[in-house]
Amino acid sequence: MKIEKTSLYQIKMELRNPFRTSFGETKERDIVLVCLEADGKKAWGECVTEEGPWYSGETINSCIHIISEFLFKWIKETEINHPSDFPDISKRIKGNQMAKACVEDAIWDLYGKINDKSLQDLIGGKKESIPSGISLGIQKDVSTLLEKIQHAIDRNYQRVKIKIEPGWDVDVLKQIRDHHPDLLLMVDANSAYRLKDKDIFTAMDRFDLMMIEQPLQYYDIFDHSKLQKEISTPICLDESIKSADDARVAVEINACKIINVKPARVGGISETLLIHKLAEEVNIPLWCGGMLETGIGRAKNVAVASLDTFSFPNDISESSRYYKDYLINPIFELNEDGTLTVPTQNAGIGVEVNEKIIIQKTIQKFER
Ligand code: OSB
Ligand code: MG
Repeated sequence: MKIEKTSLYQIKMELRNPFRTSFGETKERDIVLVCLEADGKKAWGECVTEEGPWYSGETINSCIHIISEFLFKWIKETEINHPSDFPDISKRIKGNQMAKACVEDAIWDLYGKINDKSLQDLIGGKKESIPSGISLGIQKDVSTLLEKIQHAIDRNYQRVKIKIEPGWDVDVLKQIRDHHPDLLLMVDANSAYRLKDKDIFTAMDRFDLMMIEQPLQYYDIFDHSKLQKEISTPICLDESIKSADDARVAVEINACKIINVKPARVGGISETLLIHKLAEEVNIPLWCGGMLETGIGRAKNVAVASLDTFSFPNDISESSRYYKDYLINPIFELNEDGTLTVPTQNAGIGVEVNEKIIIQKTIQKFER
């Protein structure tokens, strides 16, 4: 296929509630969307980066730069036979995984739409629905967190993840366990600790957590392998895994027992499929993480989570969790068993994109 038109929208979306992690609080989000056109079809990709380099080194403006200056130009001058051509087209750019991923996502969506195939079919996902977990930010006090947990249980979310940071960890977990001894529970530190804090993690072993996500530095793999030796709770890596090679190294040195795959963090769906293949070979379980996506990124994540190596509840919640306004139709709603149905009724990401709302929320647009 030959891409005829490329557009980038920077939109502003207000969150229903602030979301706080160890690296900061988000109240509203600027989101970059990419739209590609060919053969009378329009396709979409969502960039998950935050405004500042808080989660990874990428920012809204770094992504706009990489996409508009390089990627749009390169994909327009190349005949693309299959979305898996994209890593080769973009390989001259080091890092900048989130910028690359949203362009690759849009190419998958476009390819699906032109060939009348769902993204799930294209990547070989099998599940009809995927288990949904919820990620709860750091709250002002434990009783507020307990209320949110109860609400999540009432909605039938299949597991609860809480964000932790120094001072909001072991004692909070103790109080959760006093109320909910059997809840499927895990924590995510977003790199807030160092190896010297290992006693905090040995103290967590008694809470029967499913896993501890990204306790140490975002660039580290080696210290995680040291920490994993000291604790029985599985470590799950998020920030540290930026490629399939990182995943291989982490598995080889036992730095984790589980991997949170965010397709955007590793540079796209093609790289995700390499991690999926590795996971099959070495038998390590995966699950799909989230970055407060709107419906566009969410739909892509749901298709990815339907791959059979994705075997834990995912950070893919119902559409109403984060935003009041919806960019897609139909929205994702939780089934009674705490799952989301993989949308396959339409080609590509499987849901319709509401351009009117996108235009209403646009603060900057770029076309090439
Ligand atoms: O570390 O998984 C994370 C949100 C923003 C940045 C990083 C993370 C998160 C979440 C929320 O945990 C997951 C979601 O529901 O989208
Ligand atoms: Mg995480």
